[in-house]
Amino acid sequence: MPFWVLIPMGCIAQTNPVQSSSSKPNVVFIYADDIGFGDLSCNGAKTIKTPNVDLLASHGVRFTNMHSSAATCTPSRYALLTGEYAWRREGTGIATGDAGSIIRPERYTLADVFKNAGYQTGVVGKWHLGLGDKTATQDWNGHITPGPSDIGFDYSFILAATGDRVPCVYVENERVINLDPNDPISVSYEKNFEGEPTGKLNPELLKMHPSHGHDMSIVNGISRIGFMKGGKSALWKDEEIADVITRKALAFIEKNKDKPFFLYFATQDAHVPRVPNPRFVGSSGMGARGDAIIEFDWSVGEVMNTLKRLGLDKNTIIILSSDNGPVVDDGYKDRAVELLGNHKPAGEYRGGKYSSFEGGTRVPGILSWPGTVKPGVSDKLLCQVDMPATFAELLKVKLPSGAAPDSENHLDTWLSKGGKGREYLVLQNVNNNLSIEDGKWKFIAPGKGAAYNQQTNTELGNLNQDQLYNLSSDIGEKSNVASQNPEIVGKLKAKLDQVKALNK
Ligand code: NG6
Ligand code: CA
Repeated sequence: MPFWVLIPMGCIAQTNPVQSSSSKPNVVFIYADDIGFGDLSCNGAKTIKTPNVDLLASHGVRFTNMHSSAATCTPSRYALLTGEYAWRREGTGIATGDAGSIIRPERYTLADVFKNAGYQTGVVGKWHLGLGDKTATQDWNGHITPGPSDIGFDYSFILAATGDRVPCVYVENERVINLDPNDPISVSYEKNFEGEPTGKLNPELLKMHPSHGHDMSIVNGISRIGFMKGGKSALWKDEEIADVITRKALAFIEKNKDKPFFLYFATQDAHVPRVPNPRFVGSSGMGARGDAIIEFDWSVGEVMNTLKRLGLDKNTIIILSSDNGPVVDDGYKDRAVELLGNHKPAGEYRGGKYSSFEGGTRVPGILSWPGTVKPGVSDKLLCQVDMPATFAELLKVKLPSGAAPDSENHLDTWLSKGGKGREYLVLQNVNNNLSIEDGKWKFIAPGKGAAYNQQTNTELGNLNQDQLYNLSSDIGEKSNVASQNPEIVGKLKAKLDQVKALNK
C-alpha cells in the first residue's frame, strides 16, 4: 500500500494544505514528438542543452529503458490511451489529417481511468488519432464528433493530426477556432481544390521547401501533406504553435488547480515542419531541429514553473516521454542534416523513428513526484502501453473487463519502489514488423520491407530472417547472434506467438 494512504489526511491538511502528496496527485503527461533518447542533455547530449528537462530529471526518476509502443506516432498514441498494442487493430497506422476517430467512443481509455477517479481531464497539442465518424466525411465547419470528449477528455485543444498535415487549424472542444463562417474549410487527401497553389507547382511561394513528400497545399509558406481550402482566419502560424499550446496547457492547469487533474500535453516539437518561434532561432547552433528541442525544453519549464507558482509541484506527477525515436530529415530542407555535427539524436541506439532497432522506441522517460518519488536512474524495461493499468492501480480504479488488454501494472517500477519492470515487451516498426525483448535479449521477427529508408536515412531493422541481439553486451545491436542461440530465439518466438494469440 502506498505510504501516503497511511498518513491521516487531517495532519497533512493542517501542516500544508496544498503541497501535500495526496492519494489523488495531479498528473501531467508531457509527450514530445520525434525527440530521441540522445536529444536531451540529461541523457548525455553534449551539443544541445535542455536545462528544464534536466531539472525535472534531477527531481525524479530518469528511465533508460522506457519505450513507446511503436516507432511512429499514431500507433504509439493509440497504445498509450487504450492500453492495447496497435498492431492488433487495423487502421492504426500513421493517420491522415482527415482520418475518422481511431479510438471509438465505446473504448475505455487512460482518460477514463482518471475520470473514474474523479479527475478533470484535458488533452492539449498534437492528436493524430482521427476525428469524426468516418474518414473524409468530417464537417470541419461544425461540431467534429466523435472526438476527445467521447473517450474521456473533458477539455481538448488540439492539432487534428500533425504539423505537416492539413487541416492546419486548432480544434478546441471539437470545433475549429477563429473560423469565419463565410470562408469554410474543405479538406481532401485525394485531390487538390481548383485554383489552389501547391508546393509542387508553386515552389516560388514557399519559405521552407520539402526534401521528400510534403508538396501539396501551402499554409504559412510551407507545403503540407493533403489539400485544404478556406479557413484563412483559422490557419495556424507554425512559429506560434509552441506558445499557443503551452498557454492552453497552463490555462488548463490554472483552471483546475483546486481539483485533481490529468493533463495530456502533446507537443508538436520536434516534428516537422520545424519552425520554432523567432526567439529560439539560432539557440542550439544546430538549426531548426535543435532549436525546436530547445523550444520543447522551454514548454517543459513553463509547466514546471506554473505548477510551482500554484503550489502544486509536490502534489503533481510529471511524466515526460516521446512518441517514437528521432529522425533528422523527415521531409523538409531545414538544414537539420547539415548542422547535426556530432550530435546523436538516438544516443548509442541503432536506428531511429520508423525502426525496429532500439532507436525506434527507446525514448526519453522521466517521472517526477517531488517528495514522494526518490530521484534516481532506472534501467528497468517499461512501456507507455502500461499507463492505463499503472494509473488504475495508483488511483484504485478497477478496469472494466476487456479494457487495456496489453497494459500491465508496473506502479512500483514507475515510482522506483523496487519493481522489476516488464518481463517481455512487444514493439512494432513502421512496417508493422514485430520485435520482442526481455531486458537482455531482443528478437526481431523476420519481416517484409526495405532494410533502409534512404530519404530519412534510417535503418528500419527489416530482414527476411531472424535477428537476435544481446542488449546487455551489444546495446548498439551490431551483431545478429540468432544462429548461435537457437534456444533463445525459440523461446522469444514462442513468447511472441503467445502474446499475438491474445488477439480478439
Ligand atoms: C510520414 C511523413 C513524415 C511524418 C510521418 C509521421 C512523408 C514523406 N513523410 O509519412 O514527414 O509526417 O509520416 O510522423 O510524408 S509521426 O511522428 O506523426 O508518426
Ligand atoms: Ca512522432
